[in-house]
Amino acid sequence: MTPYYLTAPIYYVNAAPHLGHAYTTIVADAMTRFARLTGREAMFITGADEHGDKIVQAAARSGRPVRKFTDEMSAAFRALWPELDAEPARFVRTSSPEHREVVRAFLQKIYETGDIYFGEYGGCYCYGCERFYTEKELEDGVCPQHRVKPEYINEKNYFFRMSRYQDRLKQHILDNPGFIRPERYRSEALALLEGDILDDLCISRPKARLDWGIELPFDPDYVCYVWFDALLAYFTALGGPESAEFKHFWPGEHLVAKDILKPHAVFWPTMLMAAGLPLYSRLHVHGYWLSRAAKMSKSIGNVVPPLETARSLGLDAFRYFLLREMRFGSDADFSEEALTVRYNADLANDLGNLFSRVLTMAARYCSGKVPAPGADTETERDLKSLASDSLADFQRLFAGSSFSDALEALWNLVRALNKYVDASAPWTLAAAGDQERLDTVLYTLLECMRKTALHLLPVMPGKSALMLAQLGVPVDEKEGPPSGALNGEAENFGLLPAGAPLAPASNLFPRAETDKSKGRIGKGRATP
Ligand code: ME8
Repeated sequence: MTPYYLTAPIYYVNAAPHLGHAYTTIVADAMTRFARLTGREAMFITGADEHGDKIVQAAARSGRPVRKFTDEMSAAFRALWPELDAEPARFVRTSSPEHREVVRAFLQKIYETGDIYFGEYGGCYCYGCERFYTEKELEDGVCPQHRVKPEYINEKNYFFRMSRYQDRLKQHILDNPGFIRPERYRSEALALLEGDILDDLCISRPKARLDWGIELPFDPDYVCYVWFDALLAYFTALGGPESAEFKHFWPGEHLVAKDILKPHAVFWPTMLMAAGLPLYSRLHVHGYWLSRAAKMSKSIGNVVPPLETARSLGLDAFRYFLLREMRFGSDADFSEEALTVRYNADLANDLGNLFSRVLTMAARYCSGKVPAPGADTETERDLKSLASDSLADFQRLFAGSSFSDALEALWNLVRALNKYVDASAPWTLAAAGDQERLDTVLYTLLECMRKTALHLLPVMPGKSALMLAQLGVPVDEKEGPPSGALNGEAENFGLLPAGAPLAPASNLFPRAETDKSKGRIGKGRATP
């Protein structure tokens, strides 16, 4: 199986991370865990984008020297990921010596092939985006992301002959429908390449104006433009394009939101073409988390702090909510109320109740051990067929980044299991002394719950491991779940070993109540 290398963006460290950054990193983590569970060697990376005007301006506002400022801010980003159970294999800082070497070698290579020239350019620059905008891209004269009027800059600089690769890139996107996903962003990328000739990319800044950056190897009076530098962090994480690790893992996949579609869909592939390197295999693009109907952003000041929010109902519930609530590619609204409603409906009611009911019955009727099942009836056969479909759908949809639909498919099974409990009424079987039928029903439930927990591992690593431990099949704490653990799970039943010790029922997801008077959410009474 091909190894899996995924990148989350390397975030600007001009302000503290918010829920938008947490979302992308958690999605990258979930995709990586999922890839491992399907048998692939997998890792994802992220990092800190530390150069450029925007960082210098933020450092100046904070009154700290830029080096100290970026040290502190990068550390805050880096420290957040383990708190969210996200496990990047590398964290690249663009101010690191390793990264500087990768960028300088890349620049030198392209310079030598003749794709870099010196010239003069004037254009509208948005410092928030750290890029020039064409008139066509502006909305009512302002940057569509930051809603500010870009500044006109005219300077002598170095340029990358991006226009030279326009047709080749367009053809590549046309020939490879999976290159940029979902489809709407592929169309957007194609639209950027339609019609007018692409401007060449200004890739330097005169040191006289900005000296916080990587010096060009062929002109000490200039530093590298922040985007040209930042994209190469995806190579630094692998030790640069000459390394064995690079040869092993590249081409990789990228995950971003739509704000940075152009640098990833146009700048980066043309840079790779110029360097004679293989293009990435896929760009996954998601929409925005909105707060009070606007894009959550540092400049608007409507950001949601990720850690406090994650802690309100538990980290796993937070991760579940993010993946379930946002349809990948579209925007989604964040509100504490939506989080509570989703938590109560899906986790406390559907999933938590199922676990507590079934484990209570297993303790009562099967001495707290997984029973050996008897013969299936039509009801079990129907349920297994539904389970097979749900799990296969989950795997297919998750692999295609349709996380919300994947979870919905899995919940078809969770809801069917709850109905099966009601319909097969184990308590009446127990009253009638029909132990064989009781064992079959409880085994079927426990086996399907095991499958559900296994499929939820990428989304809710903590609670899923707890669920598996409760079912007598704990995940190895050090090694994690075995690679490829999901393979065959949609088709094969009966993998839960009879006799495995079951844990007593616990309240996995206590019901949450909205305390409107305090404006906070918290855990309330246990689910009945
Ligand atoms: O663009 N909703 O960094 P950045 C969803 N340094 N995702 C959001 C979001 C929101 N409201 N706000 C931010 C940069 N994000 C560059 C990247 S990569 C070589 C260089 C997430 O700090 C989303 O992933 O502005 C978005 O693409 C990214 O943060 C932008 O982070």
